[in-house]
Amino acid sequence: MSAVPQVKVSTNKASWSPSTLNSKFTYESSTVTRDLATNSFNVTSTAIDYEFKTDLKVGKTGLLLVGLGGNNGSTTLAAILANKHQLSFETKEGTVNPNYYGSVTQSSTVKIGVDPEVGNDVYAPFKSLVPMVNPNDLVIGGWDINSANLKDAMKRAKVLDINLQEKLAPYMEHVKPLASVYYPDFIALNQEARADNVANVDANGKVNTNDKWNDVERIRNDIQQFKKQNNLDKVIVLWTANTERYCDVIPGVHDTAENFLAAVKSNHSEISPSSVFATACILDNIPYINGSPQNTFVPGVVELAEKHGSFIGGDDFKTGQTKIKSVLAQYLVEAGIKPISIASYNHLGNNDGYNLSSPKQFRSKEISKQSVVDDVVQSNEILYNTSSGRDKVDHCIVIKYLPAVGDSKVAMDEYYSELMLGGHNKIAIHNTCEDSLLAVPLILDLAIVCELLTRVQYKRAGTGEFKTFYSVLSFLSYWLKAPMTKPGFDPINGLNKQRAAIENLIKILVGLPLGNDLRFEERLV
Ligand code: NAI
Ligand code: DG6
Repeated sequence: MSAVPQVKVSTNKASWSPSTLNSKFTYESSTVTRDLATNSFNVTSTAIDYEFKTDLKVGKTGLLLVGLGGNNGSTTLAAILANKHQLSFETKEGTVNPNYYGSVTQSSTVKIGVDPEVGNDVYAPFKSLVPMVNPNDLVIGGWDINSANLKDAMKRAKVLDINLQEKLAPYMEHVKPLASVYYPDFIALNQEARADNVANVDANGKVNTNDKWNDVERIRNDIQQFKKQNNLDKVIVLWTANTERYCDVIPGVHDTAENFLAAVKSNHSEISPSSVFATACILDNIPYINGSPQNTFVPGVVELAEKHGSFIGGDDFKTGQTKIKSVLAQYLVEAGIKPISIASYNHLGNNDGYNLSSPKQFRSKEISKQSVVDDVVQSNEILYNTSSGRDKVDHCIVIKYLPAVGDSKVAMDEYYSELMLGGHNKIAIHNTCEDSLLAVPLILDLAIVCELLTRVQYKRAGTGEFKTFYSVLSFLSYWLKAPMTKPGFDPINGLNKQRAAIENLIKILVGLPLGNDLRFEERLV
């Protein structure tokens, strides 16, 4: 028997061939206009028929990490090797077998229906519905401005138990990151000592920020070489390098694809390394995901991706404190309770925290962490309106570097809310977030779901050609603190809504009905 059950759906909505899964779906929604004169909403229901086509061949997939030698990068490789080679290890609590806890694709389940006898819910592994890359099969590589091999990087990260590190060492010591693009001005000055593996140096070894187009070409070449050497069908690139400062978005430089490319070619000082990586990937149709908060995807980069039909996704992994916030804020506001302030404190002692102790890099993170309650606030004008005197949540973000706690980031939050008739509710949370052990499963999910999205095409029923999704993959929002959207669209931050979107997409691909939790089996007589 296979370890992962196979889900076979008998439906007229989907049909399987050895290579393709075809399905039909009617997207039912409604459009709403508001008449302020009569204070009424006018709602019109809509229904559009779509056809979906999913390529069932997963193919051999590579994942290139920018920041491979960091805590997330080294732990990603370690996690895959530990699982692939089934490296069990000893801790003071006993033997630990490798797993992928924290990964939605690997360790969560989806309700696929009810049992025919009673009508109770039946769940299947998330990964059993459509073929997805097995993380154990991902070929990992990447770049780092630091030259440490991955065994030393893992040791420096102080994330994994020593017994596991010892078992992993022989697999990791020969892995060395590729030299990377380093523009010192974009990350904290305190990172300078780490930069001993820089590709953009002159004949004297001095960092050269005056040949940015060459940097783009070098990255393109690195990706092609990696693909060739490992005989890969496809590659995904993901930024998990240091948080950069925001670049100043300048009209004529960052506003259009054409201006942006010209600015790269003329070495404009406000072109960041992360945008250089994005450009290289977009030009070759390589999906590129940004796991950090900086504004890599300036309008010109988004337009470039649109022009090339290339996939991008970001920004900033949503791992611990912010993930809880995106559940709790949604819960409070949907319960009709009015959060009026949220105070969020962090202290952490890893290199990420060291970099974020610099004000400009902290600012990037602050913006990203702050945006996460915007959509719930906007969703409820009974609670948030100008006449009540409060149309927003006072929201403060503090991050402090405290070396002693290492990668075990401490997050403390206070949610202060108004209850009925002048009452108040205070929730205080103390949360130890083992940062990289929370982030790595997200990195894997982002790569796995992104790969799946590259294989899905759709069209309106009865019309011409199938096409791929829009370039900005906001289906990845679940894993991201400040989800990018198509220009003009508001992001969805609520975690449950984000999860519903990706789960429902997978359900329609296989012809399952969307989740509705009506439970008529029980509730109707
Ligand atoms: P880290 O500091 O341990 O690793 C970052 C690595 O990037 C370092 O090895 C550094 O040498 C390298 N680097 C810096 N600039 C580079 C460049 N231009 N090219 C290639 N490599 C470069 O940090 P960690 O903990 O691995 O986090 C990585 C990123 O992920 C940070 O930006 C962090 O803010 C972000 N992040 C982390 C989360 C977590 O829970 N661990 C959650 C959300 C975001
Ligand atoms: C301090 O906040 C460091 C950050 O890099 C976080 O560890 C990371 O952004 C995760 O944040 P959160 O809010 O999802 O726990």
